[in-house]
Amino acid sequence: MGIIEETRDQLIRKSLMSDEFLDYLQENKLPLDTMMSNYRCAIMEIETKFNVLNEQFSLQYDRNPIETIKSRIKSMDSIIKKVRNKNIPLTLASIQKNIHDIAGVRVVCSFLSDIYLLADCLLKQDDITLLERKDYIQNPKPSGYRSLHLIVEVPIFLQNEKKMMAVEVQLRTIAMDFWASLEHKLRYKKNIPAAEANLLAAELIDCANISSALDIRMGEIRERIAKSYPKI
Ligand code: 0O2
Repeated sequence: MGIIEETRDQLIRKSLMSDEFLDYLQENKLPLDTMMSNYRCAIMEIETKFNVLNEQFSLQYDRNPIETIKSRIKSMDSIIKKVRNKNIPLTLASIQKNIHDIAGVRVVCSFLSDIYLLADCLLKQDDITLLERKDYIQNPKPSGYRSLHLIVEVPIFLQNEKKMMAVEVQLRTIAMDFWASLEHKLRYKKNIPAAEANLLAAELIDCANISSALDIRMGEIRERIAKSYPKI
């Protein structure tokens, strides 16, 4: 993080602690807790859908397309930062309307083709609405990042009402997850001189390309086995 970003971060932290903001939090505590609880419920719904699909594949084809599912709720700090960056009003309604990754579900798949298979299975379900699709596998980010991102809306059924909640689903292979996790850790290392940072960025892109090639080769091996020994 550069000096400007660090100062901005400190300013955000200071204003997060301001009386005005603390009053706002206090006044909105119940609605805020309710909103976060609703997002947690939406995560449960999506996780269950993937667990059901994994179970069915396991029975039908004797294999699990999902390695792991990791979920997270965005921290209040990150939500407020996003409110500021997007320059949207600090209200719960505006947060829900404009920030779609408060609830996040990350599905780590065994093979590349499983990503698209699972995405299709999820999107075919009649209670799921696709809000946005970003295919960073077909179009990797300049950093080298690869994953399929789906912003979906899922209903949660409460005591007296049904609510539609947005969830960001990130689908990726083990190799993509390995790269993204390490790159995320390295990104927060500070005080790296610009020239060195550029070299490291190029290295990371190279690593992303190598792991992508690995995904393709593993997929080819799997197809070859499936063709030759379909009963195994
Ligand atoms: P965290 O901690 O994972 O929540 P938007 O959300 O649409 O306003 P953006 O950047 O268009 O902003 O969203 P996008 O491209 O869908 O990516 C958001 C998330 O993807 C990030 O969440 C990361 O989880 C992941 N991601 C995107 N680019 C990279 C990358 O270069 N490296 C790694 N490791 N992960 C990436 P957050 O909010 O940054 O953080």
